[in-house]
Amino acid sequence: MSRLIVVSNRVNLPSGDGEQSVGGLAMALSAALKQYSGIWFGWSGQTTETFTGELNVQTVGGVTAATVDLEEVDLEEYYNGYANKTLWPLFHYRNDLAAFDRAFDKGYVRVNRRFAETLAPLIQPDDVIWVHDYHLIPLARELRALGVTNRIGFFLHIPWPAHQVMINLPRHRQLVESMFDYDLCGFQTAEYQQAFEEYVLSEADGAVVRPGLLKGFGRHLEIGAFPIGIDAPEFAQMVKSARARRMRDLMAAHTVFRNLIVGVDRLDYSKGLEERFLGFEQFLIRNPDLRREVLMLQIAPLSREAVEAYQEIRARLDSLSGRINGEFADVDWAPFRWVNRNYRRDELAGIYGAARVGLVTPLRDGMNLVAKEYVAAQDPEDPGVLILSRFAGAARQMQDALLVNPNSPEEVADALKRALAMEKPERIRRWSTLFENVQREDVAAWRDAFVGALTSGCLQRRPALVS
Ligand code: GDG
Repeated sequence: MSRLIVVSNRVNLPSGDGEQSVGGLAMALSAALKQYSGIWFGWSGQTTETFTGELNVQTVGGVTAATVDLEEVDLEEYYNGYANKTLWPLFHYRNDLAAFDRAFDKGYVRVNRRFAETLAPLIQPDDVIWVHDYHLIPLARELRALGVTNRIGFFLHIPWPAHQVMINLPRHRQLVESMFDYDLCGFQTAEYQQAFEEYVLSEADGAVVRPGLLKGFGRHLEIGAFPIGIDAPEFAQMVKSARARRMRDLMAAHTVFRNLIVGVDRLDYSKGLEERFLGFEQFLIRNPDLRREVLMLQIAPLSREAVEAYQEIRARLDSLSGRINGEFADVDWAPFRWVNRNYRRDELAGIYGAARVGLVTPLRDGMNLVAKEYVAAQDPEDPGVLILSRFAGAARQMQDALLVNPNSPEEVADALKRALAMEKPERIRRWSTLFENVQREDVAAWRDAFVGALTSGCLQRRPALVS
């Protein structure tokens, strides 16, 4: 293999000093690219009046990035529109929030074409191309139309929804059919892979030829489950860093005789923050004797602020957090801290390390890397307890967490009580299994499994089947 070309909507180069942009995908890709010579291609984050396709190339920390500016209307229709107002809510089972607008659809196709036209001239014959996430589902179709015959893989970082949910999307068949221009499509879990199979079986005259090889739309596609992980060695170093230690000490000093419960999420309705706050409120209502023994800290840096649903959820959370503190706080104590700042990763490692409970309760999540970071940051001799939503992809690998239904405040409250009362031997036993998995199935294992399957895939690009 000569080079790996990674394509994602945004390119976030590593800064190498623990200060990195927020988002699981950015974390995972910068870690993956450190290992391969190649290019990371995507949108610069800047807009211009007219699209020029001019490339900006720079190399930072061993990773070469090639970025392109988009037009304002692209941002509206493709990024804020089809990606974040249509696909994101729908794939997270929030049909009620999904906007279906043909202008978004057109913008999505246009930007995928623009990406393809800008990228195609950079591609050399032996390059392997790895496309990421829901923003770029039809990219392979556009590249193929330009004559690109290289192997192209796609990885979906978010859930693949159930068939009955998927068919709410206008033109769903066209979107899924475009996936058959990839050589390999990867999902976070076997459940999402299965949901994809079910769609193809019912909507595209499909069949499972053998495990991992699907027929549909008269063509073949390799598929697989590749659960993403964190950069475990990097995280282990960060946990030991001076900044992480300082932060851990600071948090410990603020919670003397109290247990810290921590949540860290991008501010997003899929993360179940409202339900989590209600769960914590339930805990306080039902356990008056424990109230003064806890502090809940929720860190939630703002994201996608241009999308109305994100402004609305923020307003609701502001009011809910105010209500909880108003109801329970005393002159010398308040149970809840709600912070919308973005912290450095090494500081986050320190905060996780100081927390007796990691509360990770998304309503739906492709994987959820915070759960894994929390585990990686614990003191092996006195680890905290992870409470994890059953509906996070991570739940499949992390069965030793306390698994909860995030929609039930009572269940969350019960899990908090149980976590806080858990004796050290049980905490160590549960944590050891979780930690072992976080170490083993880390981002390097994910990357190698996907790239391995893409490069050595026994399936050569096949001509359309003759029916
Ligand atoms: C998508 C999928 C999938 C959070 N706050 C701060 C901060 N973060 C970092 C966390 C973590 C990342 O952002 C969030 O990753 P998640 O996986 O939890 O969630 P998404 O951003 O929704 O990611 C998800 C992931 O892609 C990878 O495939 O797991 O299911 O939705 O790394 O630590 N980082 C910094 N400051 C913060 O305040 N520096």
